[in-house]
Amino acid sequence: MKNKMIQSASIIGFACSALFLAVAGCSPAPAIPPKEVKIQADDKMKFDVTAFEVKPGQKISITLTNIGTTPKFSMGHNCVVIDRNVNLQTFLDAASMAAATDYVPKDFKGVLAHTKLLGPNEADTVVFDAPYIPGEYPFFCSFPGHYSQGTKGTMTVKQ
Ligand SMILES: [Cu+2]
Repeated sequence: MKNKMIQSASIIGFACSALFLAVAGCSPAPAIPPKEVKIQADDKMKFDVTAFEVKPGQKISITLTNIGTTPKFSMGHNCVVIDRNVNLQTFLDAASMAAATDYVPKDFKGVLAHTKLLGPNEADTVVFDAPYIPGEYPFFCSFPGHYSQGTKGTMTVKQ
């Protein structure tokens, strides 16, 4: 019994040092814990979080909750993150015609992540990797008119 415990302790020790070597020796970036961002959207077309910062390549989880009470067809909210070189107006124009796909135009190049379109009391989480290029990336609701009303924010990628 005692022997067995010593044996498993050394196995754990070995596994830990192997993991340490993998992280320190082979991986280009040290393991950083995922960034968790929780955003609420309401009937006033505002996000309660309008800015957050991530490290290049860091895993991000964005959870959007619609805390409004107005039905989804007239006040749905989503959270879309786009690449910083995407022309915002071009995207919004395409989004306004994409009701069938939650106002996220299908196959649009430069969409980094997006949640589902949410009605009252609904929530959705999207997990993705931050870009490696530092800079400011817009996130917003692509429901027609909501961006201009202020349902938007900035994700900053910073070393
Ligand atoms: Cu919205």
